[in-house]
Amino acid sequence: MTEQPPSGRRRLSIRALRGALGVGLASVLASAGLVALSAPAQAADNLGDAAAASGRYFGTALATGHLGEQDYAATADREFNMATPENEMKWDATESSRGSFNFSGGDQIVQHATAAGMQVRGHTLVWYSQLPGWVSGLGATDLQSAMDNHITTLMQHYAGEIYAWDVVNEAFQDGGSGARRPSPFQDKLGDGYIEHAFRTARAADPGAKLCYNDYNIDGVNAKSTAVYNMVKDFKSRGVPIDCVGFQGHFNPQSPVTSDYQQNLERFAALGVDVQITELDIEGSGSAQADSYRKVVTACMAVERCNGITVWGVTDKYSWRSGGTPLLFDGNYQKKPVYDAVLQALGGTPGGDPGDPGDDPGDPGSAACTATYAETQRWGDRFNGQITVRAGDSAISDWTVRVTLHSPQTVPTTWNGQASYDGSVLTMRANGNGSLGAGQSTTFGFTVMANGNWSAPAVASCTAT
Ligand code: G2I
Repeated sequence: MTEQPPSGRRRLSIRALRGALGVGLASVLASAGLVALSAPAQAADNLGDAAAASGRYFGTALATGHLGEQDYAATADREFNMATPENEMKWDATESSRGSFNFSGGDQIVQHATAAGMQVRGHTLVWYSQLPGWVSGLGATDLQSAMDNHITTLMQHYAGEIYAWDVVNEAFQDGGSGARRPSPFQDKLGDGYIEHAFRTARAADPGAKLCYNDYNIDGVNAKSTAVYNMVKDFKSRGVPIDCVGFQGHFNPQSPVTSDYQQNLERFAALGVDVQITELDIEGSGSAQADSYRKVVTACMAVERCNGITVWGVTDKYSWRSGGTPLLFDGNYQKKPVYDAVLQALGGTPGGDPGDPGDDPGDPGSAACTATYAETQRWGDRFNGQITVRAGDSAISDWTVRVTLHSPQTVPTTWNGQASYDGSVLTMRANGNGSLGAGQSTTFGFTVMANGNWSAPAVASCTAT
């Protein structure tokens, strides 16, 4: 039984893919040695397809003000399969006066995204910022009913169209206290307002995933631990919560920390999905590429990390434009960081925009698949074997990237040249790179489980 990734853009929606395969099911079977996880037969040449090959999404924030710009829309439509309205579903945009709702901006984003085959994350229902003055002026009883009405009206308007909602955004304070952030909701309704918001949200649209979303919770720290404790409490008491959004706004003063993956893992272990919701990393060149690669590689290594959204399409419209934090420059050209992200997702960089990459004369078109199987297990370790198979054309060389699961280590490999970058093992052909069309070879490695028996996942197979 082999997992079949979508072979073409938009052929299978993420929801359909997840339904058909069940990302969780595939991994459970894989860890029992019953299923082979494969890299795509034709490695993807855009971010959305590359992410879809492992059952994930890759999204962007979209703003209605730019949709009329052809390059903006074309880049978004080509690269992403999830969209978050940057401002259009916030309280000040949707209910600037009490009980009078305006869905025009949000509807425009949903229509554009849906037409382009993207799903939509709803952002955001309850947030202290971009909150109209009339809300802050209410007394507790009125505020509670206004909050309930706001959640219910938005979620019912968009029922069936939203993959996940950021139900509550940024409710915890920065700094070491782990305290709640003062806000009209916190100050007048007390700690219970978050639980109340989630319960109201579940009743309004039982089909949407419900997320808590925040920044500076990316690594293990007092703020993320406070959120962790809230989610743990919610799960133990049956308060409906499905996901935690890690915004991911980084710069050299606030870099991606070495415990990033570990932090995602501890949340996932509570039984929630983890999503990177507003990723942007200030910088340029290889330093920026390295930071993005760390984030994407960590998400790929965590089974319940089911998607990444970058906070905008192009540097020129970023909320932190001085920091050039995104994947496309002001002329919609791919920056070096783009290739790093695509590769970390398992795609193949190098294609021209719009080039499907399957021109037989195209040197980047050689394809291979890599299939994992566990061959032996004993004591504290197991052996994994990867079968590398050429696609429809002969190949002269291959490289396979395999993601391990912390704290696994690899003491031995055979039939390939190994190198390591964090939790990623890269194996290059070593005298066994030349394969005729459809021919295969194998390489292997021993994994010290260190308590984690999850099957390593093939992240990519690239060939020349
Ligand atoms: O601040 C970055 C993000 C942090 N997490 C929550 C996100 O919702 C937030 O997004 C930003 C938007 O990217 C900005 O575009 O939220 C800002 C407001 O808090 C947005 O900025 C606002 C400006 O402050 C307004 O002056 C402007 O009218 O954007 C509005 C629409 O362009």
